[in-house]
Amino acid sequence: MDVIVRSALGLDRDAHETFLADVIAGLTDNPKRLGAKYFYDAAGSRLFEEITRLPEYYPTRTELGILSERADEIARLIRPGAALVEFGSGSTAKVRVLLDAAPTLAAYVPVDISAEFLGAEATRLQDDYPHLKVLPVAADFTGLFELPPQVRGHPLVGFFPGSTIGNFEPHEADAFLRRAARILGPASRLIVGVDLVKDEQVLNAAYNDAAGVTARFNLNVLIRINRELGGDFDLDAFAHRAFYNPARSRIEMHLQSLARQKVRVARRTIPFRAGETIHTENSYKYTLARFASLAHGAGWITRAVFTDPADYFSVHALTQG
Ligand code: SAH
Ligand code: AVI
Repeated sequence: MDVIVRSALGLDRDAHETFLADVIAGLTDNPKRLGAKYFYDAAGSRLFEEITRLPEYYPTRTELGILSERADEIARLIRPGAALVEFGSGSTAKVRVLLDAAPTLAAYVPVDISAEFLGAEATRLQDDYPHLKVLPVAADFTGLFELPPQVRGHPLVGFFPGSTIGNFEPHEADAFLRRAARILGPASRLIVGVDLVKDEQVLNAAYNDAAGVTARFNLNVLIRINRELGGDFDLDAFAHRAFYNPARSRIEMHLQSLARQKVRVARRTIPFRAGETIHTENSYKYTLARFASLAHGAGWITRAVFTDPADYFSVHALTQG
């Protein structure tokens, strides 16, 4: 399977330089921070797939339930011959529900930063849907990127499941929604999965699973820095911390230094105080009204909103016109 590489991040040297610059900027900032997109090398993508199967991690199975239950209604929003563009496609498990419900789809464009995982998943999907044009694009969706030329002339539908939109700051989510409108063009549609505000215990458990998979996912960014940027992080000297911040309606993930220590990264020395944290991810939780207002502010019209009986998760069908 050929993966089209878009934007600097797909090119090995530029990707390396960008990763290095972002890591140094983040680790020399106060408080220290790293971008959540850096979790996803091939190992990070596999760990995320493990997370989706955890009993505590309700978002994946809840969203899959909504998609399966409402597949026909969602499919009616997809015009015949359309191309479906998925942002952050991961394992492509969810899109299969839409592909089965909308057999007139002509093409599927999975877009993901995790290029190796993307190639393997796209090949698997192509084998299972031989009549569909599967056109994977390795790109960073926090910037503009071009779609493959084969989708020109097709009506376009965006698909952004998983509440990956919650990993953006609200102003970044606004920018993403505007960028998606530009990439998909006028008269396009966008189906977005959004995790909802709920009982704090449920939220905290989802990001502190008993098996420790989320901790391994969080620590994977340090493994990447050690391997790709010549770092010497001692993984036993950092601990996974995740908690709901009600004032900001978000789960925060951090890596906490268990001692006062110095870490070398790309020939620089980064000092840590005992207890100091690196902020590695936010996962914003929305109310239906708050997400609708974000989408409308970015120029989208809500056509339908689907939720599960417990109101844990929501799927929003948006249109441009
Ligand atoms: N859509 C899947 C996977 C969600 S995990 C699901 O709903 O289960 C988030 C996915 O987005 C991962 O596959 C990750 O590699 C990808 N991703 C994260 N940040 C990205 C970025 N900036 N650009 C492109 N893909 C990104
Ligand atoms: C991909 N994203 C929506 C996940 C989330 O829930 O914010 C990433 C994740 N982080 C920890 N567990 C899962």
